[in-house]
Amino acid sequence: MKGTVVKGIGGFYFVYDGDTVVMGKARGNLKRNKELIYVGDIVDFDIDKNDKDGECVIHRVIERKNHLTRPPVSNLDILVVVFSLVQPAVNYPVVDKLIAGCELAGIDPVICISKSDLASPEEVEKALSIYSKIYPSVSVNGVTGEGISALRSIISGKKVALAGPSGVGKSTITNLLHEGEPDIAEAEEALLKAATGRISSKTGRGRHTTRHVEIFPLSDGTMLYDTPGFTSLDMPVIDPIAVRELFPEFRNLNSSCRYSDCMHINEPDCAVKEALQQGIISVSRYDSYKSMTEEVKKWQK
Ligand SMILES: Nc1nc2c(ncn2[C@@H]2O[C@H](COP(=O)(O)OP(=O)(O)OP(=O)(O)O)[C@@H](O)[C@H]2O)c(=O)[nH]1
Ligand SMILES: [Mg+2]
Ligand SMILES: [Zn+2]
Repeated sequence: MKGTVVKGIGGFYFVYDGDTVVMGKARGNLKRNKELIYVGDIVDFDIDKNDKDGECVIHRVIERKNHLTRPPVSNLDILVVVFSLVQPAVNYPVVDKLIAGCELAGIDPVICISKSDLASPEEVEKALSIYSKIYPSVSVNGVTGEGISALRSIISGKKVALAGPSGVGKSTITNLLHEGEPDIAEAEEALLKAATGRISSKTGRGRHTTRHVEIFPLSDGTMLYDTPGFTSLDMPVIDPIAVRELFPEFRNLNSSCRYSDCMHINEPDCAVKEALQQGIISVSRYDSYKSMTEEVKKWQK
């Protein structure tokens, strides 16, 4: 049988087949090869109600469409990059690194500015304007639910993860999107408790820091992944020149620079720097670009 891994906890995996959720472990061959199972993986599994390690055994991970290591998820269509302007304050280099990671993995980024109640409308507009010409961009207020329906229509039917710094409101947004939907969480709790006597940390979801990636299937077919927050991100090991390709707003300018291998930093007749001066490329995006090229250069030494 085939299903999606919707959660992993202490060596147990929860597998959802579109109808019910079962819990079990990876077969020995997967463990021996130290093959990781990501939340989002589509797996082959068998039911064995008598197995001491839960009621299913995972045999094989079906080839992934894509995966990220931070957060550790696979098979995404969209990654919603969630960040607030205050509480916590926005860190644009981290936001842009997360976006670059999506570009590299072939996942469509969507920008979501959270906690819009804590900033002025002007500040929110200004932050949105950095991204809205490049990516679908929305702002949401987790207290009133404003902006949730706009986000819902962008992600409907897709495999979508919410990712971003700790405390920006990812789980709050997850709860708003999941409101009124059938909940597989209770079934998961019961399975975990039966097997281990434990209950997971999910009781009171949204009020605690998220510790595990978890998928919430919605009735319109959306697979919504809530992920733990982070404070920093490392760049993947790539060639410095390849960083240019991770910025869509540079792509059609790359060929207009005097040098085809222009890094858009010190070279003369650089179309990207011209666009920066004209305000077509935003200063914060360009600064992120420069710091990312510096970071990947360090690893070349
Ligand atoms: N004022 C305000 N507070 C919010 C909003 N959204 C969430 N919060 C609060 O911010 C805190 C963190 O929210 P969470 O949803 O747990 O944040 P998270 O991104 O899931 O955090 P991690 O799981 O640690 O990564 C909670 O106390 C929420 O009640 C919002 O739109 N406005
Ligand atoms: Mg959370
Ligand atoms: Zn250039």
